[in-house]
Amino acid sequence: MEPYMDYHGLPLPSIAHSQDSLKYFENFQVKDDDVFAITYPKSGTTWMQEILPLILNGGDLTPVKTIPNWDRVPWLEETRAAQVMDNLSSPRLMVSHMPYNLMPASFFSSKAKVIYVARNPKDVMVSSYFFHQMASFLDDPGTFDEFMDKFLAGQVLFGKWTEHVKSWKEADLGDRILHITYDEMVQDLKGAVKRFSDFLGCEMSEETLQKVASHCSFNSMKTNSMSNYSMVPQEVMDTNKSAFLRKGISGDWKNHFTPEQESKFSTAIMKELGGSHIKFPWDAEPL
Ligand code: PPS
Repeated sequence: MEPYMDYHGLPLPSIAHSQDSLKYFENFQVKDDDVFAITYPKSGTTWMQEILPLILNGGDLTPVKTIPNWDRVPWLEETRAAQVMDNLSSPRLMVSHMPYNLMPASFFSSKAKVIYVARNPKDVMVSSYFFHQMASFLDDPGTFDEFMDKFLAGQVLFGKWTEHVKSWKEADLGDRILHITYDEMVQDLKGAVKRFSDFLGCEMSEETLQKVASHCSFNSMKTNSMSNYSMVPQEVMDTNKSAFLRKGISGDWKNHFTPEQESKFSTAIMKELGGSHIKFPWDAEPL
């Protein structure tokens, strides 16, 4: 099997996508009370699959401790979606890596809410580099330099980071969308959970907020077998090479980028975001 399939010019991993799953995605009937967490890969998807069910059920840990993340909050474009969607009770929680323009037609006429999580692209690239080393269903990333070139050219899962964030930052969704960054979530997880719960209209006591934030910390999630991918066979994800929940920090790029790589990367990203008004917290970081 080829590791990737092409969908409107975006490389998608063949292990989890098929022509049928993409048809299912396109024809999916979005309901007004559906909730989507949208991410470019390696930007906090698994984290949102943990946080959102806890917010909607008042902090009950049962689902996050008994249902694997991919069935608990499925990716709408993946093959599992058709199998598990009927088990979801409303409001249904879903994740997707799709850019705005490729969302199913029914999404645009619905009132479904979206939380878009963006992450510093330098950290996304580092996370993705290690993921490619451990995931046997992806191609070998090559050297860090080679992988950076592929990342900047968009020859990676779901294409260019800049196109993805631009599509969702410029989306005309009014108060249906909440933008947050992975980096803000690292800095103040309880504050982020509060923002999500307010956005979704779920009241949470201080005690429940604390409980959810504590359960969704990196160290706690790392030990949750329903979320840390330890159920996936070693030959598919080799944790001797890298853990799926690897470091969980903001700014790990500083441990991997040379000054030359940093300059090349920043210049390329800024050039592509240049004409837009899009600003991120990490833009202010000293180089
Ligand atoms: S994927 O493959 O697209 O679904 O990956 P995704 O879940 O989006 O991103 C994986 C990175 O998210 C980190 N992660 C967390 N960070 C902090 N706190 C918590 N609780 C948490 N859960 C997941 C995970 O460790 C990956 O980042 P890196 O930098 O590789 O550690």
